[in-house]
Amino acid sequence: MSRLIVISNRVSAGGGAAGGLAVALMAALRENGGIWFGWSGGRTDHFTGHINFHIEDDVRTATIDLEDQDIEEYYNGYANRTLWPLFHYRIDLAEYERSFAGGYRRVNERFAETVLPLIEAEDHVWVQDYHMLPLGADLRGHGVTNRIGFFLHIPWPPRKLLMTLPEAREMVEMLFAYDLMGFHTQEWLESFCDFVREELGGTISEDYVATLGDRSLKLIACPVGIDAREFAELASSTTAHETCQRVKDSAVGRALMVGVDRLDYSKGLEERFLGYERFLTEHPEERKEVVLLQIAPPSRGAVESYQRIRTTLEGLAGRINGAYAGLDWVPIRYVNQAYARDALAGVYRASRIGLVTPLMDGMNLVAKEYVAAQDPNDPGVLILSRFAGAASQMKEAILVNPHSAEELSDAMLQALVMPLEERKRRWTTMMEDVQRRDVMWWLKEFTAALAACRQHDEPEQIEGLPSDGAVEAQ
Ligand code: GDG
Repeated sequence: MSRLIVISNRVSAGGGAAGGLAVALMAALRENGGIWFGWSGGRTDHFTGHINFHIEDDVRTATIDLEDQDIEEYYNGYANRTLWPLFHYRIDLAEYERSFAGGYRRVNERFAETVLPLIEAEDHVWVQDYHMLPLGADLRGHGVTNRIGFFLHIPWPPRKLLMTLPEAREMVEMLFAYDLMGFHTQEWLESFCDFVREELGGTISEDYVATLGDRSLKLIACPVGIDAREFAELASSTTAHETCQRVKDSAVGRALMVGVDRLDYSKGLEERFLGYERFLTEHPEERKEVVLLQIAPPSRGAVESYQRIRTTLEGLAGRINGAYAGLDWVPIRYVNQAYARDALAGVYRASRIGLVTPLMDGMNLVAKEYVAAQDPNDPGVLILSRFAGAASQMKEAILVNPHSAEELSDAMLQALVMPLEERKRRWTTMMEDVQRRDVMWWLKEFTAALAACRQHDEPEQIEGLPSDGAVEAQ
C-alpha cells in the first residue's frame, strides 16, 4: 500500500493514553510508512510554518503551533462554537461569526501550505473530521494531485439545518476536491446526498458517486469500530480486575449503572439524570438498589456552553442526591475526572447497565467499549440512544429516545430485571459485530476505497475505450 499522510486537528500522544482510533491510525502508519500531521495544541507568537518532527511509537509525527487568534477563531470558534453544535442539530447553540469563518479558512490554508512539502507523489492523504473540511480544496489549490480522502467523525446535519450556516454551499462545493468521503452511517451519507441534490443541483449515482460540474466524489458509509481484542484484554488486566472489584465493593451489592462521556451537551447527560430521577420517583422499591456512576471528564472548557453544562449538571446531581440520599446510599456519583483506559474497562465490567444516551452522536465508541469489556458469563445490558450512530449497528441494545425521561426510566427497569439468558443472547450478537467490524476493519475499508479511486490527474476510464483513449483529464 502507498504511504499514508494522516491529517487531523490533533496528533495522538501515542503510548498507553491513546484510544483505539489513534492506535489503529498509528498501526497503519507503522505498516505503510507516512506521517501524521496536525496541530500540537501549543501556541506561538508568530506563525512561521515551522514543523516539529517527532517519532512516537515508531511513527513519524509532524506538528505545528498556532497563534492565539488562530486558536480562538478556528478551534474555539468555528470548530467548537459553530460546526460542532450545528452538526449535532443544536442551531440554538451555534454561533455564526465572520471572524470564526475567516480564521477557519486561514488555519486550513496554513495546514495546507505547511504539509505540502511532506507529501510525496504516490502518497495517499487522509484528512480527519470537521476541523478540516476545506483542506482538500486548499491542497488542490497548491497543485496536489494525490488521492485525498476525508472521514467525518460526527453526524451530517439535515439540509435545512446546514443551510443556517452562511457559507454552507461554498463549504460543500469545496468537499468535491476530495476523492472519497466517509460517514459512519448511511443516514449521515443520505443527508449529504440530499444537500448536494437539492441545494447544489448535483447528482448521485446508484453506487453513491456524487457529481457536481466536472468533479465527482465517491461516498461510503463506514462505521468506525474499537480495537475489541485490545479492549477485552484490558478488561482482564490486573488494574481492571482491581478497579472492577473496588467499584463493586463500593456499591455494596447494588446494581451499578455507568455512563462515561466527555462533558459535552451532545451526550445527553442532563436528560440522563432526569431519566434517572424519574426512575427513582416511579420505582420507590428500586431506590437503594441501584447507583448511577457518571464519569464525565471536562472538555473544551474555554467555550461558554461547556461551562454552562458543567454548572447545570452539578446542580442537578446535587438536587437528586439531596432529595433521595440516605445515611448509607447516594443515588448519583458524579465524577469530573478522566481515568486510565484499563481502569475504565474495569468500571464497565463492574456495571450491570451501560448508559449511552447522547442526543446526537456520530458513532459513540463508549457503547462498543462497554460491550467489549463484559464478562461473557454474566454480561451487562446496554441502554443506547436511537440518535447515536452506534444504534444502526447495535440493535440488540435497549434502544431509547434520550429526550424522554419516561422511556429512560422504563429502559432502566427493563435492564435491571432482564434474565441472564436474554442478557447473554443480546450481548453475544452485539459482541460478534463489535469484534468483526473493529477499528482495523474500518481502516482497511476506508483505505481500500481510497486506493480504488482514480488519481486526480488520471484520465477517466470510459467503458469501451482503451485506457489511453483521448479522454480529457478532470
Ligand atoms: C467523536 C464523535 C465518534 C472518555 N472518558 C475517558 C476516556 N474516554 C474515551 C472513551 C472513548 C472516547 O473517549 C470517546 O469516544 P466517543 O466516540 O464516545 O466520542 P467523541 O470523543 O465525541 O468522538 C463520536 C468518535 O469521534 C470516533 O469517530 O464515535 O461520535 O463525537 O474511547 O473511552 N478515556 C480515558 N479516560 C476517561 O476518563 N482514558
